[in-house]
Amino acid sequence: MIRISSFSKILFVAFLFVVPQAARAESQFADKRSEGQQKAFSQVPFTQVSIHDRFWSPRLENNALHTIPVCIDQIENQTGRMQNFERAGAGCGKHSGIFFDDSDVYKAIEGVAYSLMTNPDAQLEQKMDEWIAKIASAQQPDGYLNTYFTLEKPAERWTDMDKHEMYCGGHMLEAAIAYYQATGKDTLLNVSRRFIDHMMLRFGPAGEHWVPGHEEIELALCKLYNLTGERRYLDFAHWLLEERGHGYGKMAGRKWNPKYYQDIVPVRELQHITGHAVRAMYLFCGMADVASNVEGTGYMKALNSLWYDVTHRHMYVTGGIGVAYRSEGFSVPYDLPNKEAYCETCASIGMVLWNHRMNELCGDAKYADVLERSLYNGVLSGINLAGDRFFYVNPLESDGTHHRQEWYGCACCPSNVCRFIPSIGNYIYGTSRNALWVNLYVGSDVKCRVGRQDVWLEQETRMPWEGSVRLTFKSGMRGQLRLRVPAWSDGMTVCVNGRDVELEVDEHNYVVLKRRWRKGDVVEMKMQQSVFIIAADPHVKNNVGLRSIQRGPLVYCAEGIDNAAYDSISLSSETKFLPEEDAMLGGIVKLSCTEKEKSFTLIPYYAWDNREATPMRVWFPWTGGELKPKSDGWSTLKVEIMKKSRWIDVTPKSQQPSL
Ligand code: FUB
Ligand code: ZN
Repeated sequence: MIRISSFSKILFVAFLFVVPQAARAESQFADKRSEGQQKAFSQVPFTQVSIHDRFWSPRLENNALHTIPVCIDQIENQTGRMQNFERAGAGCGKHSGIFFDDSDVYKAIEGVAYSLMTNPDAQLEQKMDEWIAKIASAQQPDGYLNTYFTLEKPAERWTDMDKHEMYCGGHMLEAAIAYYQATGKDTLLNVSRRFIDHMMLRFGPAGEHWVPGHEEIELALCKLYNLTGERRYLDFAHWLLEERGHGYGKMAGRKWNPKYYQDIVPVRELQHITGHAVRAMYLFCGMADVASNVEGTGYMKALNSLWYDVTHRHMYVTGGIGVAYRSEGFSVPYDLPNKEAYCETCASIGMVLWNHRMNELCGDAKYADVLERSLYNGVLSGINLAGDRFFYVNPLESDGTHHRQEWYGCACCPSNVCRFIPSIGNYIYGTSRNALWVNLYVGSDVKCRVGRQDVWLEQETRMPWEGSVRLTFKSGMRGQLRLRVPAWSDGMTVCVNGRDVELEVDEHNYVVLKRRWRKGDVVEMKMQQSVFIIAADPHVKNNVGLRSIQRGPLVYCAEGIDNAAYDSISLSSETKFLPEEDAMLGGIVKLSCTEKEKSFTLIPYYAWDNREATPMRVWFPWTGGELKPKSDGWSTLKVEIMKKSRWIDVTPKSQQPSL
């Protein structure tokens, strides 16, 4: 039970509700029939969510103003990505760049599609239409579409499972669906479906074997199934997943490494994470999607074991994963060095995508907690505040020589950020038969259907700086309002229409408010944002004797530029933390800290390397002392060994899945 009290601060953010353009695009397809694991809720798609948020709106704007233009410039002018399509369409010329560069074009189109919902732009839409025409012209008569093979090795198509033909096809499909949903235009969708038909003619139970070396197509096929209701797409995704673990993997001229490609055992038998991090995340997304539509896959058991393994043994406090530079992947459990951390931005995006699906399936806030951790730390650090510089690698410590770049030879991260940031609307709300779920606290309006009712809810918040949220019903609703209780919330108060109400929190950490909601009803909640001192699992040898700091969903770091005595920063039970609003770095709550006579400043990790180049660290020497929780408002010092953030392995043995 939770204590209800009146709300101390009521926030107001002006907004303009944008009527989703894409609702019109969805009706021509049949209804799908789901037979798999019942979802706790289904996401409300970005087309039905209008964002107006002090933290996120500037990021969406920067994505439109800077990130998308950077991607367009790189794709059209600085690299030959668009020219590859032109040449493949003309049937002559050489391919330039890496063999999977087509995927960056598709990810940029997907990003534009999401962005058009909040930042309509006729010129940009026209440019995308032109790109799509060029892509369509590169499609071969048999439906095949990959500029590298068409221009360089037409006779060697489908001979090397590492060569990303299905990966690129998957990204094309995701872009096509997003663009169709955002604009109602189906040219790219039809091109993608022809390419999928081409694949399905060649591969499948009655055709050749194929193990996609880089997963992606599986989740994209499930999106296509969800859009069209055509079961064959789902079946193909399922078949591709089932191809793994039987020794079918092969490459041209090199030895296939099943560990790296998550191809050691059939996927339902996976228990421990291995190999390339981004591939693993996309694989798990595909497994979750298929499990939610097909009965008896056995995937949920595997996904639960994998989730436990990843989050308790292989995840950084920033929600980043994949420590190893060489493999871009996982190491042995608890091998989590800070300076040498790889933590590819795409892998953190993958964590968001996977944990979102797990939450949809299980309705358990622990998945949204990890999603939020990766989102606000691992993903956001991948882009600078202006939106025009990117990190590929996100270490937790730097000597001042690691900096964001405008682009990379392998540009998977910039293009992934370009599509991910504006898709944030997908992760906020969910609906089930009789409930509206609020999973992330982001200022927004949602218009959706709960059961047979049209529901409109407005959310106002100052997250991630303050844990206060105000929800206003703009329409009536009969049913539950389910509000996620974040793991970092150190006490929560809620009131409805200014009055205390008896509340329940379910076993998965959602507050359940049941009543007949009327237009104008207001729910106000306040989540206490304490400063947590975090100790790592003692197995993490790199963090022995160190502590890190978190407030709300944000992990904090120290940068040399703010701290003359950077090298001597340490923490103890005597350290005082004062959260203070500061206009620097786009507006943040910094932590002004005092430790004996020393003082130092911590900033959110995502904001580092946005000023002059200086060193940075997330973990600090701990000089000890008895740790006594205090409760004095903003300067609360609460000691946690990550048990609230569920990062360290403190789960009682009885609750751990057997591995
Ligand atoms: O191989 C395609 C992408 O490039 C991967 O997801 C990233 O890790 C990078 O290797
Ligand atoms: Zn990447």
